[in-house]
Amino acid sequence: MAIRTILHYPDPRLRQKAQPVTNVTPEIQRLIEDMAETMYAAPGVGLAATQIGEPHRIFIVDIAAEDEPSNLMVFINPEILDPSEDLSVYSEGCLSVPEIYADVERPARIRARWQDLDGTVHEEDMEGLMATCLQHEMDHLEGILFIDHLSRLKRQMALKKLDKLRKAA
Ligand code: GNR
Ligand code: NI
Repeated sequence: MAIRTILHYPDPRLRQKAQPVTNVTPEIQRLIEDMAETMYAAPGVGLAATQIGEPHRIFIVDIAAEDEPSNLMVFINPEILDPSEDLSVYSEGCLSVPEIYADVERPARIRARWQDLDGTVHEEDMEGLMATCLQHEMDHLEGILFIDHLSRLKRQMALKKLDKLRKAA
């Protein structure tokens, strides 16, 4: 396993649309192992393959609290179905836009369908942080970042702060 470099905004590879996985080859299995190691090292609660420059429709999520055993979930060829009309707001961050946090409004509940490493298809209703995370990761597979959901003013403020943080580094 290896820790891979996480791409940062404005890397154009973050804007690539990810392609469906047709076959969970040993190469894809290794990619997922690298993604897990990279996510836990960061640390983050989710990571999309796009964020390490691998445009495959794969993301991983682990929202277990620090005092809970880890619970890695692997989502291959994920789909989001039946987003709820009601929205919820969450202060989001992204490993590809480091140190920037901003409120994002998204459907509060979704139904997710995905394949796991064995090719088994799962379908589950999600809410709370899990629903937010899944939508955030799904966006990465479409080349969308959470800052794209902000008003122009809030996005400009976030990007200015990012610029400042980089100049200070
Ligand atoms: O670590 C992460 N935390 C987070 C917090 C609120 C909403 C979404 C996230 S995902 C993020 C990791 C990441 O960038 N995944 O793409
Ligand atoms: Ni992200």
